[in-house]
Amino acid sequence: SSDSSSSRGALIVLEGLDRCGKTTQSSNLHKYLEGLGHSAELWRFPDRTTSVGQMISSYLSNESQLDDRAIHLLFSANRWEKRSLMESKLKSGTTIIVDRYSYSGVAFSSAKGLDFEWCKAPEKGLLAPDLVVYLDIPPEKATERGGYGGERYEQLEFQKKVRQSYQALHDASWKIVDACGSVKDIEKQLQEIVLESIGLCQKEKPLTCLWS
Ligand code: NYM
Repeated sequence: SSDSSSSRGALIVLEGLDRCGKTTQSSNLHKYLEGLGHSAELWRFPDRTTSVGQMISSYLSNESQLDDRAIHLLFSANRWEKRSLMESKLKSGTTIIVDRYSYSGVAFSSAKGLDFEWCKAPEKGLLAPDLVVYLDIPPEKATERGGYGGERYEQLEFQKKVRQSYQALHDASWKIVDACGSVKDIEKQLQEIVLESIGLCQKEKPLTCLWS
């Protein structure tokens, strides 16, 4: 049925380079949806609160070294450990805004030179987002924003490669938003796109899996 009491929530993913503004925007979006009375949660990957997440966090802060493929699989495992909770939340009508998902997994690992298809393989079977928004920023602009926290990957040359990987990964369904605009302007665009997606999910759009 299409009444909102029994309809499912939407899986909304925000992607982009480091310092593109995703975290600010996901949080504002979450507040906006709650303000409208929607049931909504804000998630992020990596989820550093789990034990897998702690291994990832120590790798990102250069406290530990890991083989490129091993860390890739940990990022993926970190999504798999949240999959069933994600599915039950969506089915019970909660919309989930996710700050990074499988696309970050493939974009960052393939930017290191790992095979693209190999990177995608462990993501197969995770829930497919209803909407992917890519906050597009030139890597040079992102560096100017400063505040690179000194974590692994936060370097201009590497971010250029990540951007190329995202370009190879995206399809026509992605919404590309110019991340150089004002926070308010981007916020407005996101609100419109996301409400449309939530509306479609309420009309019984089926939940599917990556990568179809
Ligand atoms: N990252 C994130 C990956 O390399 N693979 C993944 O699967 C995910 C989800 O981790 N530079 C990278 C992208 C970021 C870093 O993310 C940490 P954040 O959003 O800064 O916590």
